[in-house]
Amino acid sequence: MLELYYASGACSFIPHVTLEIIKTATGTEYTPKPVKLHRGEHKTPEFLAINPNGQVPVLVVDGQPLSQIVAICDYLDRRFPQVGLLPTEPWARAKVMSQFAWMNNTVHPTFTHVFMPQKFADGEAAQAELRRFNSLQYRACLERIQEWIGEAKPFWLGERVGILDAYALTLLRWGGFAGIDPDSLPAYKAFVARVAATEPVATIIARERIDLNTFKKA
Ligand SMILES: N[C@@H](CCC(=O)N[C@@H](CS)C(=O)NCC(=O)O)C(=O)O
Repeated sequence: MLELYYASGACSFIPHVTLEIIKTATGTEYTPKPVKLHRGEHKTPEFLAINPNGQVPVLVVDGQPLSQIVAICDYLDRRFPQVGLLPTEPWARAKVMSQFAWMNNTVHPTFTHVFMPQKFADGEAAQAELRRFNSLQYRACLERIQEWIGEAKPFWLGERVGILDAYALTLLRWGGFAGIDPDSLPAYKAFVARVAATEPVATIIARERIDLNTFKKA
């Protein structure tokens, strides 16, 4: 049995889309379990028993919890090799994992400094500076992703939408919260529109009830 604890619009979107791709390809059902971060549901004793980090996503496999997006997606790829989520040839796989790891360990925490600066410093002035500085860093990260997208044919790994497409979508969407207008990254924006139009991604966007464009003009 597969269950996914997710929060609307959060990084759990990536394994959420991955599970939907697996469902479409193999018929394997999963149970989406919504967690309301704004209500602090991730800090309850029940949730902390599943993930002591107090974060989504958590994949629960036959009652056993697994956290961390990279580990979850790697597990799902190995469990459902017929879906072809990640390359099997060692060098091709390592190159994709390198991009995946960078999104997860660099781009994603850079955004966290913008969105939740209170996790990294006390005091309004320090937090405002964290927001300002990391918004600039975040934009540079998105520009690098836009360069990589130049090689998409038409998706990250070719014909079918997959894990890194879902991550790229999420990161551009978060850009709006960092004051980054998606119109200023036109190739990236067009790519995300293509990704969002695919069936598994559209299904999860609808379930999570999220808007792709979070940018508000001043
Ligand atoms: N490295 C973790 C990051 C998880 C993470 O940052 N989750 C965020 C949502 S995008 C969260 O649950 N934040 C709530 C909190 O930290 O209080 C992963 O790959 O799963």
